[in-house]
Amino acid sequence: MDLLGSDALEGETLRPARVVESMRYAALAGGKRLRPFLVVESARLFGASGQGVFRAAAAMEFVHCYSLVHDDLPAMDDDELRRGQPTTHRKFDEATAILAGDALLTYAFDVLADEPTSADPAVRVELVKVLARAAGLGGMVGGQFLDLEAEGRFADTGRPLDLTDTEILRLQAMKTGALLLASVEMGAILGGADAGQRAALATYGRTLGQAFQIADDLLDEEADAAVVGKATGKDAAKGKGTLVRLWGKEAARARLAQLVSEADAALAGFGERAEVLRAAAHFVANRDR
Ligand code: GRG
Repeated sequence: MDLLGSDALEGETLRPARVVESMRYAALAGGKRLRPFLVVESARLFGASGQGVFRAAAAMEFVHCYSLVHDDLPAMDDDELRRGQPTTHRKFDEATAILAGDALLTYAFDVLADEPTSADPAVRVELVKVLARAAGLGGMVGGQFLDLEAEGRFADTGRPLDLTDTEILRLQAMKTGALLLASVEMGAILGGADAGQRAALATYGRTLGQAFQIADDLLDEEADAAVVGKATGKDAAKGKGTLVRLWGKEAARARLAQLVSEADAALAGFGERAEVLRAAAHFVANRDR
């Protein structure tokens, strides 16, 4: 199965080669693959594996990659590098990058809705629903907007906002937490989890999402500290809206350790089978990139 291969993307209808190339560039450039890993490992808790699980995992990563392509655009974060390579709009051009992101997003739902993902249409609909809600206005898109607003990027608010920790937690749960939570939920759906198992995995997913974001903010702080005279303009506004800035590094590290224990505890009912997911929580909290 090669969902970004020529059989899949260069079929009987015209697929403009430049967009296909930019989609591949955006999606195959590396990255930790944390979200697809969570789909696969959550499904594996219930003995589910194979084509359907890998298709769902790929769909999740396509949505994540689209979000990175769009986040890097001049209208958003205006970044030059992503995963150590020129961002998609730098490598190609802005219009192509926007369309590559759009095509990855829509392709994700095409892949999920197609029969090889599951013989059961109800499962396919549920996967589509979970991913759409996590990626959309009440999830990643809404969180991205709140983040830009907090940075003072819009003419009518015009200045960086001082968010409370509750507001930061909500923003982060939407912007980055929603896809991480959806990843474990999709694994649970594919595995046919019962309501209790789904709730336990959701607790793990939410906790992991918070840990991921605090670890990311700590990494950003360390990177900023390494650059003398940084934290001006865009970067200063971004740094303001983090729990690390609000609580301080020590308190943030303590909360991170607590979140890892909570993620461990949420998996208690799965016993040994959840060992890899437990290790993932430790990885997320202690990662260096
Ligand atoms: C454009 C709708 C829209 C949303 C963008 C996810 C996102 C929302 C922006 C990314 C900005 C950012 C750096 C957020 C912090 C956490 C994060 C999502 C980092 C990137 O995810 P990783 O670390 O990336 O899993 P890799 O490259 O490993 O896949």
